[in-house]
Amino acid sequence: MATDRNRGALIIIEGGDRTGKSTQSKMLVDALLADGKQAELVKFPDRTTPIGKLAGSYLQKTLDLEDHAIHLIFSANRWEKVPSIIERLENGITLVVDRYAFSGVAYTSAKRGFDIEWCKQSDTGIPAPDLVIYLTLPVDQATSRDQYGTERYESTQFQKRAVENFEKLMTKNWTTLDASQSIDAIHQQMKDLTTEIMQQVGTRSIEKLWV
Ligand code: NYM
Ligand code: MG
Repeated sequence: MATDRNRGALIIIEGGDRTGKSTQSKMLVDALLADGKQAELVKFPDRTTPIGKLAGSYLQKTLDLEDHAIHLIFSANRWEKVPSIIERLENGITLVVDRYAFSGVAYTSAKRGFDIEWCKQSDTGIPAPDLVIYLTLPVDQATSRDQYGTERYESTQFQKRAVENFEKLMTKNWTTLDASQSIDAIHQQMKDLTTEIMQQVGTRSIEKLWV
């Protein structure tokens, strides 16, 4: 820490496809801002950077990439944001992050021949979250939500394997929320959890993930 001022909290929102992560992440940032807190939204993959554009094309199936190569591209897309993530946290800005390295590991290790330990290597050392909010929804319910099935990985079998992998990554700073609740009910729980963590982080140093 450069100063003794309270830092922002690193809050990660994770879950399978169509569990409401993006809707909830935006609502959470808006609610924090409305309360006068400093907060920003971060989204992975960030499809706007040159590296993120490769990931976007891969997901939209306009580009084929070898499985290890695309895994490293998703990781590189996080590493390119690490300096700005650390800077913002140190400046007291809370970051709400829509997907992170847990998605990276859960999706790649759903492919044949990939073990979880190999998948974790390339994200080892990025900033560790203060809290992971994990949204769960039975895969069959997620499948029936809008826009499901157009991108790579959006098949029921693949999603089921990814969800099993997320569960292997859970540690004590994860909280699971039932994504079949109403949008407002989920939002209220996320807001309460986040507010509590923001008060706890104080000047605590930012740890490194999986180190
Ligand atoms: N995904 C996302 C990965 O396979 N690896 C990663 O590291 C990340 C961050 O990309 N199906 C997958 C999960 C999703 C897809 O996510 C894009 P979204 O939230 O639909 O943009
Ligand atoms: Mg998607």
